[in-house]
Amino acid sequence: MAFDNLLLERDDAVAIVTINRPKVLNALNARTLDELHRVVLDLKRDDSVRVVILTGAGDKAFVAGADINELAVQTPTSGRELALTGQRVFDAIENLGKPVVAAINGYALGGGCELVMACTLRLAADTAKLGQPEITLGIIPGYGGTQRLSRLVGKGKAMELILSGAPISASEAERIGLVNRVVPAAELMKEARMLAGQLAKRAPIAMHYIIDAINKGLEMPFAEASAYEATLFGLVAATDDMREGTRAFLEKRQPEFKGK
Ligand code: DAK
Repeated sequence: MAFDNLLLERDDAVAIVTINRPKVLNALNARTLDELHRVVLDLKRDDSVRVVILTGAGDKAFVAGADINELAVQTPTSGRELALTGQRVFDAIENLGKPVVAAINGYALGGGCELVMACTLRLAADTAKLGQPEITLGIIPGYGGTQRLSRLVGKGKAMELILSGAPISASEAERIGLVNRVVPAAELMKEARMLAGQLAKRAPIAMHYIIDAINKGLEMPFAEASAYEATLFGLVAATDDMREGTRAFLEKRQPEFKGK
């Protein structure tokens, strides 16, 4: 697959997608969103890919938001189309059914912060800065930021971050639960690959259902979500991987999951 604004690399079962517009701090224009959508659908279908890492090119930015050049000339019609495209991409990432690890190598602002929140797990370089500066442009977050941020860090912190527009440091983001872990910038990709490598050994169907149970369950009343969890447990109990996992424990060896 050829892309103008993405790089795609494979390391065994791990796919590494790099947003590659470093001259504009990897800002998201419509083409980049289209390419992200294409790559995500492709990685979803590819059973040999078990984990995805998403990062930005260069050492300054993950993604410094929507491309403000494009944003400045949106009409109501094109804005609606862009919103629908963005929502499709972010939902596809959130519901890929495989873990997507954001390796946040610098600024993750606006749409960039929204993009990392759509990922399954977030590792941040100690130099990263995260925030929702839309208010400073006279707009509001439009790729799910108001919703995903309040679910991740709680209503009070989400209100503060989105209303102030001020970015926060990686360590503050870790403290409030916006990122899972902060690592030295020079170690970021090594740590991300290590985490992805560990996840790639886990049972793929169980990982898929865990992501699904948490994402969908959070939108349901508790009793309904528990029933959904029970159904997914029933399905996972029918897999070869469950038999392999339990047998390996009893035989005191490492399991080898096949995703079946
Ligand atoms: N878009 C376009 N170009 C950008 C950019 C962006 N978001 N961010 C940076 N650049 C460009 C700069 O213009 C500069 O270009 P040249 O001057 O070299 O040509 C180059 O990248 C390097 O940036 P700086 O010179 O500014 O670098 P600094 O280190 O001085 O500052 C910075 C780094 C990240 C603090 C600064 O670049 C900055 O504040 N960037 C903008 C951050 C921002 O406000 N991002 C947008 C947030 S709003 C939508 C849904 C969602 C959204 C939009 C629509 N719909 C539903 C339709 C999302 C909106 C947002 O993301």
